[in-house]
Amino acid sequence: MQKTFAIIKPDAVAAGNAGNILALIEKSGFKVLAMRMQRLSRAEAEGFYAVHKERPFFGELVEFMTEGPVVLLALEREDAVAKWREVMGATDPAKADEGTVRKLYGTNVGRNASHGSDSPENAAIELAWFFRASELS
Ligand code: FUP
Repeated sequence: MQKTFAIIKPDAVAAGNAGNILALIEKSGFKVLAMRMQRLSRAEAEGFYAVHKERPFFGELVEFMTEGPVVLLALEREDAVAKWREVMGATDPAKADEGTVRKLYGTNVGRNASHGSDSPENAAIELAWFFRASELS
């Protein structure tokens, strides 16, 4: 069993798609270990995306991620990191496969409905950024 970290981003929550995305997550065989809806502070969003600090889109990314509430999720299943990235689809919704979260609910490469960790190591770091260890078992 492996854990991954997911975010249902502000665009998808505002559009009323959080429930649809959660249903897709459950249908895809993930166990929801922990879930919380909250509006991220600027400091939380900047810290979370610190690896992208030097990228030209960083400011816009932080603005977007703090514009409204998100749903934070700790997910578990076999091969969870790769499987969630498969269910999300490509970063750019225009390039994402049919039936994926980003194809169904994303707008563009910035407003793309969901986040997923890109490795088990980063999943552990991201889960620890938002959840207590006691919430993840
Ligand atoms: P992903 O792992 O698929 O979320 O993609 P990246 O780590 O490359 O990007 C993280 C986030 O940065 C994306 F979800 C949205 C944002 N981004 C942009 O806004 N513009 C870009 O050109 C690339 C990424």
